[in-house]
Amino acid sequence: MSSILFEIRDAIAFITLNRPEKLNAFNREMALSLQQKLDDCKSNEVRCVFLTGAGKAFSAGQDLAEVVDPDGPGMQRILSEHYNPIVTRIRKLEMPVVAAVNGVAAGAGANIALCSDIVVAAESASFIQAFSKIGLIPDSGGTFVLPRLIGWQKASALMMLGEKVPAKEAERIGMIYKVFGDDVFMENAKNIAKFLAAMPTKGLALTKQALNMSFSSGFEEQLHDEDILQQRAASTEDYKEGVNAFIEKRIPKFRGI
Ligand code: T3D
Repeated sequence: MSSILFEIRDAIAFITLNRPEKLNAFNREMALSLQQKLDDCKSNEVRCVFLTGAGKAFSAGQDLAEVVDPDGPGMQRILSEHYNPIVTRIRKLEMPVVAAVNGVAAGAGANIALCSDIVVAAESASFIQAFSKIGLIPDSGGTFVLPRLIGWQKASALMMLGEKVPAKEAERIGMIYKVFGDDVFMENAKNIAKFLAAMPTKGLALTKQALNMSFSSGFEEQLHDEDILQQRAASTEDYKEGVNAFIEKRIPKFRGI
């Protein structure tokens, strides 16, 4: 059975972490396969990525059996060859990535979800910066993303205490976008992806790029970058379609070009 399930349907790439008996913990094979699948999304066919987990968990982070395996990849390769390329791909992908957190998301599993563009969770899901409990520091971009989402103090406490944050609390503190009841979660999460896949994809990609740039820019530099990116957005077919549809009082039909 493949550790990553991948299907493209209605312009959405559905990616499912698929080691449910290990709570979708990442081993090397799964990490490399996820990178490959994210690369496979770079086609005109795909306008949104939907990332979720099989079974009861989203992901328990690094497979701890692999880190004690003398034939395993070892710490240095785990970050440089597994997690850093995954979160970099998610941030650079020129389309929205929706993380549909169906259950517990711990360690790298949590931080991979949190670097996605829109994070939604089932009410029974939870987020754990599990690293401190085994003597590690948060990785997979966690020390960068989490304080920006919820503020330095809260991030610092969660990272040090390793507390489980229930989905509702994660929503309340701005860690994630929305929580849905377990029974309607998947349907609602997929509807968000469906909505995004019908939007002006290039405009969304440029929005993402502007947000990425804002992490390291000053205000004036960001205004300058917004200007450049807005020119690019304004040169897309979807922008023309959006304006024409508004003027003609009809529903726009965006093609992602
Ligand atoms: O070298 C490096 O490690 C660098 C990379 C770092 C990146 C990281 O992600 S570090 C953080 C690694 N993850 C963790 O420390 C989390 C460990 N897991 C847990 O704390 C708990 O399992 C959960 C809170 C996620 C879920 O708890 P619960 O009670 O729902 O499930 P459980 O009973 O603990 O686990 C169910 C099974 O999954 C169990 O196996 P068994 O006993 O039924 O055969 C458990 O051992 C297994 N499992 C859970 N997490 C992992 C795992 N197996 C391997 N690796 C795991 N991370």
